[in-house]
Amino acid sequence: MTARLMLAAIVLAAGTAGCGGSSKSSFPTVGAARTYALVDLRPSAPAAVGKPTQVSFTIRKPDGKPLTRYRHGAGPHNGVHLIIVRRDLSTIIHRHPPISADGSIHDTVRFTEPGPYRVVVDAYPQTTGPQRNFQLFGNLRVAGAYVARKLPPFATTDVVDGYRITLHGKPDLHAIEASSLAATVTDPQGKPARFTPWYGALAHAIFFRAGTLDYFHTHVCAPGASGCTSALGAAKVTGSSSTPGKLNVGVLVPVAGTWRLFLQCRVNGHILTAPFTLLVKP
Ligand SMILES: [Cu+2]
Repeated sequence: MTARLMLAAIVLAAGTAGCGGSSKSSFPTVGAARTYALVDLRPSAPAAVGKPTQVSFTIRKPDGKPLTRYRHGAGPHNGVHLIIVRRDLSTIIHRHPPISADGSIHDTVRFTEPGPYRVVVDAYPQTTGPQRNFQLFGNLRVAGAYVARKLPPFATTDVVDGYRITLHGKPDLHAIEASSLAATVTDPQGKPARFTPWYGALAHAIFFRAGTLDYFHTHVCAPGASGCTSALGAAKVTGSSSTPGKLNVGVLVPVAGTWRLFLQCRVNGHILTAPFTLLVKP
């Protein structure tokens, strides 16, 4: 059994207790068993760059009916998280869209680049079992010529809209091993940025593996916040921030390889998305 298959087995046996992710293959390959499914994903035709695009879908339960009851409450682990990432990991859209009474989910997004996109729906159904969330996957296309951009090498600093996001220290990351990265964020004047909660967390760390698009997601919350921990099998990680401008970002990914971390936070009403390339060893 490869490490990856073993991990898939652990995840399936134990359920992902937190906001965790898994490889794109682990949920849909459960075989003949009846499972949750992503249905009616729209648009089915290529979307246009720069125009508002309505993305919609429904989650079908194992009994064939739409999933309508989702987890609510404080923290980031509830409802539906919609993540749309370009296949080359150059750009990402992350939303927590509202859920209609009939279970259908609609959101309006604006694509800035043509090409193929992977859709990750990270769902938190209101269930009582050990499994808190699961992921479903789909694909969307944005019209136009696609030229895959090569991932840049690891760099410690990203400047986004005048804000400077810096990772400190030299990351020593390993698969299925929780670790944390210290990050600082300063505003265009060079002062520590003040984070305000966005989608239930002070920051979101979304990880995608280059090529295979394996996925994981962790959060940064105020000290003592509940419902902020992400789990992958037995490994758990929680990020925290108690000082303006400082984040402790939890890192936990299922497989070694080159990963793209999209670090997102809200500062002064402004949503920042800072991508970093990370090397994860076995
Ligand atoms: Cu999140």
